[in-house]
Amino acid sequence: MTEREAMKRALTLALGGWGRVAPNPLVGAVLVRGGRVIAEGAHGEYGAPHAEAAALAVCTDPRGATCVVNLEPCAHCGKTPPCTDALLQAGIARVVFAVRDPHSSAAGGAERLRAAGVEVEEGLCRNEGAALNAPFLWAHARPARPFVALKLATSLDGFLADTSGKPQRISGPEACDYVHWLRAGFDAIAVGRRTAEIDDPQLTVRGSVEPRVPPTRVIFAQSGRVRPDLTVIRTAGDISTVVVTASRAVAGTARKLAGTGVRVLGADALEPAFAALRSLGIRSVLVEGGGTLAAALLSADLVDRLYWIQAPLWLGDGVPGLQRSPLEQADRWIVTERRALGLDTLLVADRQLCLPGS
Ligand code: AOF
Ligand code: ZN
Repeated sequence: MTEREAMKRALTLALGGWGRVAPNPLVGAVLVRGGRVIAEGAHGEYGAPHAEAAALAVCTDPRGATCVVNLEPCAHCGKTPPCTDALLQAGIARVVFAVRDPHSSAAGGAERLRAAGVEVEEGLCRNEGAALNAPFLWAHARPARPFVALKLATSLDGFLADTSGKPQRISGPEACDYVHWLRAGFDAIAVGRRTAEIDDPQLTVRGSVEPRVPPTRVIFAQSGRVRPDLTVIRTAGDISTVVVTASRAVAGTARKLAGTGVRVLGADALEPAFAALRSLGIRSVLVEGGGTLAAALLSADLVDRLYWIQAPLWLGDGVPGLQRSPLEQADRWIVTERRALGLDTLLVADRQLCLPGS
């Protein structure tokens, strides 16, 4: 196995912590000697051993091996001892990592390893590593607002729904499973008021991964006119739920929703709305529509990642999901993943990559 292949494996292992390790990063580690994998591990639970420690724990003889890991080994004593020390004690000869750790107290592992005579290489699969941990990296680079991802399921011609105004499911069951998996990895799931009323969604995670902390549900409702009989409002006593309205509508909305458990935030534009969510500790938001909110976010350049599910059907007319733009002004996104979800197609694209130290 080449070091690149080992890094791909580390990235896959890291995903095992999806929904379980945040606000920590997703990290996987592979120990290689003579081109063969001798152990592997991942950071699987918040507060549990880090990936390097997990791999070392199942390795009988790590001396002289290479550790391939998608994040710079930590140099701090947090909830667990520093991985840097563990790698040195184990006699690891070479460390290859993808992305530098932006966490001020954990960083510095590379220098410490080098100073102790370990060969260190940085940047293998850097872009993949940055995309994997985008919410973590953004939280350190840009703490003013959460990482914002927009999920859109559209027809081949880019419509979210037809013109009937009825609740509609455009994508298939595999896409639905994927979205539940996706939700588990975000601190909040958001929709616009019209979508909340038309679809009456639960916005909960009902898939293969049970999130360590269930995501907060957010409804963007400028006017504050949110019907109290909606499922999200009725269940707000059990699952954290926030309604974001214009400042002038806060008092009236809070009065109308009193006793439901809903928190009402006031913000007069999307940017301060996200800043207010960040001050509640929300570091990543998955926006699930509808068209009005999606278009507003895209034109305000507030979408950091797009999860686009394209269903193989043609509508010709309907609810548009994407903003209009002349070609020369249209942004080109960085495609980080494309694959089939049953009969549908998934495309994941980032506006830009957050690369610490570059
Ligand atoms: C690594 N390997 O697998 C992870 C690292 O609170 P703690 O002790 O779990 O430390 C969390 C910080 O450690 C986190 O913010 C990040 O900087 C680093 N995570 N480092 O070497 C790992 N998960
Ligand atoms: Zn560590």
